[in-house]
Amino acid sequence: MFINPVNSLKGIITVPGDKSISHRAVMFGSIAEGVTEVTNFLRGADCLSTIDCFRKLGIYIEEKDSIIRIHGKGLHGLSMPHSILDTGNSGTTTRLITGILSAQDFDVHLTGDESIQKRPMGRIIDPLSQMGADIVSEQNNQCAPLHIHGRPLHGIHYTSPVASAQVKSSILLAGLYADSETSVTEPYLSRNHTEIMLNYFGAQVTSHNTTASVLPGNLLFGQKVDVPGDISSAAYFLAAGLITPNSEILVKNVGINPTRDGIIEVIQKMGGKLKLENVRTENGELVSDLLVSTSELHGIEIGGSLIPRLIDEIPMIAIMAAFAKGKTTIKDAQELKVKESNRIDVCVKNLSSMGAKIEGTDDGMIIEGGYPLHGSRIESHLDHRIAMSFAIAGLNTQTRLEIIGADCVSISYPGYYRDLESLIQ
Ligand code: SPQ
Repeated sequence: MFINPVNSLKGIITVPGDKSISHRAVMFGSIAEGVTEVTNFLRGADCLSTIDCFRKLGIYIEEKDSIIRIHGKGLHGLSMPHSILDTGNSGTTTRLITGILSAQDFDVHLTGDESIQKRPMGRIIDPLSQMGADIVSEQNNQCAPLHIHGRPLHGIHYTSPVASAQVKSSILLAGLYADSETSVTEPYLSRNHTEIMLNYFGAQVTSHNTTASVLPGNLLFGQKVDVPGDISSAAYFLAAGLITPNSEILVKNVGINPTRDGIIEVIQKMGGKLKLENVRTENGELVSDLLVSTSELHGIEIGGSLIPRLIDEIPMIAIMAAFAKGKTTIKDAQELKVKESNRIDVCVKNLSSMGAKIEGTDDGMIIEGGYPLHGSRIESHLDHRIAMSFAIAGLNTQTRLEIIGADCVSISYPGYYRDLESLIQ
């Protein structure tokens, strides 16, 4: 796909539902008693993989556009699938469902696409095994395909070496089935949608600093979940409005949960013009409309506890930094190496090919911004966040940019290019 430079972007955008929340609504709805109705569900390929897996586990799920109804069968209502579960490209599906499946009274084979088969699963196999789970990595490489032999589990306290919502959630979900309390302490707080939504469904989850704990024994009950817009999807339009000349974009109905709002902090620190309007709480999640306009950005330092709050936005931030004056340093972000692609390497390679001054480090990137960028032929590596971020860069290069593998945006935002197009003046 070719992206041409533009003069101005203006308009109002409503981004699709939050991916993390959409996944969790299907999973928790499936193991809850009664019906869960989800509105503004993200119909991206990743969340559809979650639906497909739970259907194979015997759950009836109705779909009508972005409204889905899950006919939950309770904590012990899943049944043995007749075929292998395919989690597609979704790390969230793979890791969270493994927590649930570890405790069932049947065996499951589970795998995903080429990218999923390279992503580390040892980070969940280790703690789940400590709980008594029996999970075999079929290639003996701590990656999927996994063979999960369901077993009775016991509660543990786990100190996680990584700040990862997927690790935390996998353990907490297994903890619903354990014989005593289960808790997870992480180095920094990762997104807490699991804790919020499990409580909303009737579980007993408590959080204290970076420790989350769950007590077994509580039934979950089906709920209505209205999914807020995904701040990770909004980030592309926020960046576009800031770095494109003569621009003003209002992104409506965006989830701004404090464990996800690092992009807002970064934009403000970089000198970006950003206003939060109509801030409200829905289903325990904070939601706002976000208004941005063209701004002179400057470089900043990003690291520490801020990283988990913006982990998926870092490719977009690296591009904003290339358009900002001065130096931006991103550190403590080694997790980027184990996402859908190695996002450090891919950002460095792609931005360098466009004339940016960028250097990869062991745990991040250093970008010397303010040099004019030209179009080039860049690879998405079938990573949706890379494709979406570089499309925004391409609106602001001197010559047109080509993205190879641009269609992968369907993982989290099927209508992305159409929405972007609607803003071009
Ligand atoms: O689901 P997947 O493939 O892992 O998706 C990504 C993304 O860019 O959309 C990461 F590649 O988001 C993760 C995020 O990075 C979604 C997520 C969640 O819903 O719990 C948590 C983060 O991952 P992690 O490994 O830090 O827990």
